[in-house]
Amino acid sequence: MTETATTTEKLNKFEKFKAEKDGLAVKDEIAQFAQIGWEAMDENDLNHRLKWLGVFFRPVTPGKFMMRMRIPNGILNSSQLSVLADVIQRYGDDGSADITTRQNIQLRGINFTDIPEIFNKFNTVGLTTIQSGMDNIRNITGDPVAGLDANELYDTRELVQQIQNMLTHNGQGNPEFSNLPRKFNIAITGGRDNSVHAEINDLAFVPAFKEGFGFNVLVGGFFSGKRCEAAIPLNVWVKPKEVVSLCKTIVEIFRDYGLRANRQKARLMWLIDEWGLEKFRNEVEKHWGKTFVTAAPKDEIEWEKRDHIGIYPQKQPGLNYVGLNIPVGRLYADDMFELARLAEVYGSGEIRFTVEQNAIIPNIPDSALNTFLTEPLLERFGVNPGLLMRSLVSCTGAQFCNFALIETKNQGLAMTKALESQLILSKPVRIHWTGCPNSCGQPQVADIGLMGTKVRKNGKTVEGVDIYMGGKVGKDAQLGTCVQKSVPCEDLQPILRDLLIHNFGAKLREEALIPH
Ligand code: SRM
Ligand code: SF4
Repeated sequence: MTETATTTEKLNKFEKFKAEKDGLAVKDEIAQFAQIGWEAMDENDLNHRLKWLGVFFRPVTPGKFMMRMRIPNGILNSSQLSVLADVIQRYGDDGSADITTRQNIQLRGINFTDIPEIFNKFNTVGLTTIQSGMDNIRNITGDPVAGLDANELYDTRELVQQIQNMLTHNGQGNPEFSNLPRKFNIAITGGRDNSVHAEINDLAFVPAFKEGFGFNVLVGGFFSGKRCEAAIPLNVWVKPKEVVSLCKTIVEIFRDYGLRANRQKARLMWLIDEWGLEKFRNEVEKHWGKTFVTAAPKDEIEWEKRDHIGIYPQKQPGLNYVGLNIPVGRLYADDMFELARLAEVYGSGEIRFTVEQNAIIPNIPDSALNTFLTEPLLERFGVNPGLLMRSLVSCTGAQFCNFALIETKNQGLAMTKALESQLILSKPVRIHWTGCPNSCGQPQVADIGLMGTKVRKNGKTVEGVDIYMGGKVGKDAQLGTCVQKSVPCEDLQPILRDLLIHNFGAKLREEALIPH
């Protein structure tokens, strides 16, 4: 870290505890922690530093920990998925997993004393949780159909893996990048539909032609309780082989010059504001050591965003990928074993995840499709779900997250079922639930975004939402904004019904029994 960051600014309490002991230091202490038990741990180790290992103490369920994986480009093999299933299976009803809005998996119900053994298991199948929380780089997202889609411009898998390897020292932990001012999100898209929400990442690469194929670079996108911004063009175009080194340089600039005084003003965009885009660009160029090529005048994001639910032919003749709708991303051990089995029996053993919290099984031959579609798991994780269910996204919410102002996943599911029973829809409508202004459920990219809040009703404080609309994804992506504040959840159903009728062409089912 440079002098700029440490000596000229007052440190907030997070910076202080990071300066006292680096988060990654707990890697060598985890066996000892497991012996003494979490109750005896230092408060900062328990609540914060464990997150450098992807281990999250959950104040809502003390003693039942969450583990956040890293799944580059959202791709696992069946052995890896079976290990994840095996880990949660032993916790009975407490054991569950969620597909996250960053193509990733979080495991729940983990007993603290089991963690060293769980890490050993992860090692045997090449899985890592390292640096997946707190002031680290989050799971790096890429096209979920990379290498399968006949129309893709670039297969992002290798690049995403290389960036993760560089930043995490091949999953072992990298002290070079373990003390960033704040979290940092990276996405690369090689397809034409912006499948990763490039615009909401601190650093994103979108396909564009200039001196051949390459990427235009976007910087500074983020959501937070205080401020939400779409990423802005850096006016730089890079070749694929330059992506990893540019990533490294930009993360180093963020690490060394990012603002650390106020945690609410520490994401990359605040540094860009402080310096101005021109200075930021010049500094990156200077540190990168090569002259920038200016951005291609247009990028190649030309399509509406696809959700990948259903059956699609791959570029490999005779093979298909099948997108399964996993309602609100929630999985249990048996589901995961079964998904792994289906991937083995019908595909190539690979399973992929999307930022919409769904799963894809690729490489299913034409000849196996009909039998695949009769598998019982597909009755719950369908290829042709309702037009609201297929696009429903929800953050963790109050069940496990102590920031939450409302319960999200169960409420989202119940609301979706109720609305689908009342309405006939002609197209999918993307409804995103998020339990608080941190916006993990990305309400600003949704057709209808619901952000948890507390509302006064009849003299009582009740769960409510602020309603966002206007989020556009894919080509010409733009962030939605708040259109109605403080709607009690108990009054929400008729409001959503009206929005769907008036704004999205839904029609009332004649036979629908509408509660008044
Ligand atoms: Fe998030 C914090 C869950 C994607 C913005 N997020 C949290 C914590 C870790 C808070 C906590 O310790 O309890 C949540 C863990 C709850 C739990 O038990 O699951 C949490 N965030 C999630 C996940 C699991 C939501 C989901 O159900 O999918 C997503 C995990 C992604 C992953 O695999 O790494 C998740 N979080 C996001 C996104 C969406 C994205 O990345 O596209 C955002 C907005 C985009 C962004 O970051 O710019 C997001 N999470 C936040 C923030 C606000 C950041 C800020 O700058 O202020 C916080 C709070 C914080 O960091 O202080 C937060
Ligand atoms: Fe928790 Fe809020 Fe993020 Fe939902 S949006 S997971 S409630 S921090």
